[in-house]
Amino acid sequence: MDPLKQKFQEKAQALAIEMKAFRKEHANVKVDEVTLGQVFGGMRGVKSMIWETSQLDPIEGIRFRGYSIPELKKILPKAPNGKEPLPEGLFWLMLVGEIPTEEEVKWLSDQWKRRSAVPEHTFKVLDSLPITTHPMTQFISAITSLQTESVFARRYAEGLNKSEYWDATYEDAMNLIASLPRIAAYIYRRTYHNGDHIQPDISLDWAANFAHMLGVKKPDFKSLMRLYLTIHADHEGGNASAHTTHLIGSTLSDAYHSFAGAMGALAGPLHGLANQEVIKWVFNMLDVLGTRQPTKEQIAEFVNNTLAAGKVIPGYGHAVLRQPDPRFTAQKNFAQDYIQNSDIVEVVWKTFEVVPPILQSLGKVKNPWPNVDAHSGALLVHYGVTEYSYYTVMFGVSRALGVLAALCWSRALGFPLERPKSVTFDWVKNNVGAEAKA
Ligand code: CMX
Repeated sequence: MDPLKQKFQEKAQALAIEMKAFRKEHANVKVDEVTLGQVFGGMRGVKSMIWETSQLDPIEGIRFRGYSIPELKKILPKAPNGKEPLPEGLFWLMLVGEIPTEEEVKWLSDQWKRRSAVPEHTFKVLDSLPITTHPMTQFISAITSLQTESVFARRYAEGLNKSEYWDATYEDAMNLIASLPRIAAYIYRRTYHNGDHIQPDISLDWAANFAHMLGVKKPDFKSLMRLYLTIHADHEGGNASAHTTHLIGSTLSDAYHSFAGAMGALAGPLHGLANQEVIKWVFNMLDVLGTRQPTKEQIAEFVNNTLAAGKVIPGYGHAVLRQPDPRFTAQKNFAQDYIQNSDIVEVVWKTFEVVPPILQSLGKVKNPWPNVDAHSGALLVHYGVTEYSYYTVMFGVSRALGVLAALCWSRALGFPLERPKSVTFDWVKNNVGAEAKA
């Protein structure tokens, strides 16, 4: 058994025993009360899922296994002479709860290289799609086509013992993560660079190889990809892409189906697609204003016009966060460290000063601050990746790390089929209304 799998098995067995006993003892203890506002309001804040890999605090933001992004930037292993954490290290941390050594991260990098072969039929599926197909649709199609490789599906069909679900899920998670950069880069090159594909460079780490296959030559772009693929990886379990993975996985659908579904959720403009919407909105603003260097007053007018047209300001607001997103701050710090004189970065920073007071003045927006998507596009545009319809695919490559690590845990801990209760409005009127009158 490989060393990561071995470590995971030890941790998972111990936690499964502890959790089972705890559940038995406390099964009837109330965790929370659910209001009608939450039932109608997208279940905000309802505590209803166990998710081990990360936890989100409304003020402090995300912590991966207890570590904040600034802490991870310091302690996760880095590439030689690099300043940004390697996503391999974050995956290791999320999966087994320990900061890996340099050697462990190197081992994981090598594993993902070995597992990264993409079957020919996946490229054929991609090539069969019209070139105008949205990159997220291409990504989802490619992931679905890869399901032919599922170890879980094959072993389940052969009669897999439930005590081994986690083992087959681990194999699928590792293989799927390993193949994503190649698939994602293939989509980029076929869609925007006439199918002029770039072969993988096996001397590079997972994120740097992705940067290489995209065809962006500037060395700092590799650093950006390491940071980008680390900070987008996980945001606890309730966000739409994570929850979708969890829900689909709970039917014992394999990692490929679960992750393809998650990418459908990520492709919505209120979730991951917001990263393309931000830059589309910024480009549109610059076009309308006829300048690359708008004043704050001009930006404010454009923001007000967007709101008056019944649209949201993309990249702002969050269902949980109530402060600027530390993932936004991490990207702002990256820009400050690596980038001088970028008009597009300046526009994003000025927008950050303009938007929050306007959203606050509406009196209904619970979080007027920027989220992760407000900054990512400006960095990509700076390095020449201007095709914003592609951005959510990059988010998706990263999101695989968190949701697939969590899927391994779900199978190891034996979590059941997810099946909450729905009610009709008549039921609400007869029950909740009656209770209020009484
Ligand atoms: N611009 C304008 N209005 C906004 C807003 C924004 N950025 N954020 C929230 N609002 C509005 C909501 O649309 C809602 O209006 P109605 O009552 O008229 O329907 C009201 O303020 C209250 O919403 P909320 O409770 O503050 O926010 P929600 O938890 O319902 O929604 C989110 C959260 C992210 C969907 C919302 O803030 C939004 O639409 N933001 C813009 C899209 C975006 O950036 N999404 C990316 C989120 C991060 C990610 O998942 O990647």
